[in-house]
Amino acid sequence: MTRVRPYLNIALFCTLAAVLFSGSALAGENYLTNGGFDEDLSVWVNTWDRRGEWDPLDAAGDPASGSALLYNEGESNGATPLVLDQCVRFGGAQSLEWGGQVRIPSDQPNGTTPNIFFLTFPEDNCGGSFLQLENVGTQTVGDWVAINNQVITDPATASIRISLGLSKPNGETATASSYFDDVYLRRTDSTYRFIDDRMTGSWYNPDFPGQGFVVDISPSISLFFGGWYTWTDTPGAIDWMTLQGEFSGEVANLKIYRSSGGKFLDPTEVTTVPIGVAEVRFISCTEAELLYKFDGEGDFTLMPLMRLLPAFYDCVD
Ligand SMILES: [Ca+2]
Repeated sequence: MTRVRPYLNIALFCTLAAVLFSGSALAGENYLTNGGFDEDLSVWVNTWDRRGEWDPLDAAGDPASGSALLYNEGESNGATPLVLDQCVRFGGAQSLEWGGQVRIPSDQPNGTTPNIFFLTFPEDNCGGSFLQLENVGTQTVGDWVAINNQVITDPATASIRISLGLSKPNGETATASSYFDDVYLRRTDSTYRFIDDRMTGSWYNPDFPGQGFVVDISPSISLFFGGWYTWTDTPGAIDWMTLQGEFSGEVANLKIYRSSGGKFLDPTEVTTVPIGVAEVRFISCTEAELLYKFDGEGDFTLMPLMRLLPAFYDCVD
């Protein structure tokens, strides 16, 4: 264990909270590139070299942008021949939404259905067998229609592929087409509660300003570490405790340790002993709950926690 000099002005937990704490944040970032097809189909991959072209018709009527006009040619077997793909790296269990704007021209075969597919992969290049496959589509003809869906990704996810294509009824031989625009993939932060390194930061109980936790989360080894900056029952006496353990999904199961015996800038051995157990559950990206129990005590105590400093930039409660 590293000796931590008590340089942290504990009053920070109080002062900064009043000045900086804020629940507002920016909306979710689109993880896709060129989802609006402003000039061309660049970045999107046409793996099977199927018919698809950039078109100046924009979903919002913007003369400076356009869309992707994709086709389903030949006799259909009822499946969706995917035309454009985009793979993005994305790790772990997250609540995501994806979608876009689609428009079926009025003269298409009945049953023409533009689809946006969502697939997760355990490798970072969208290779190998997919973990999850979801899609969203519509058969509304003539107007731009917003389609979207949500999913919680498998914890083993390392990359996500968004694929665009359209289906038509089994046996249909006439060519079908559809426009796609404003395609997106982003976090659904309103339901965000999974533990990952973005929960790293300073957390405190608003009922007891002047003390709190600095949390460090390492997803690669599923390690949750927290320094508990608090006091003993003797006024003014600092107590050095840490929380350490593994986490999975939205819960971290931890042991509480107390360290003692050290001396400032001195190699004197620090003694660290387990003194209890704890569980941390994140309710949102700015709220959490700590359940803790010290050895010899009968019941767990529930402590509500709030993030002290502003959350990651796309956190929205
Ligand atoms: Ca556009």
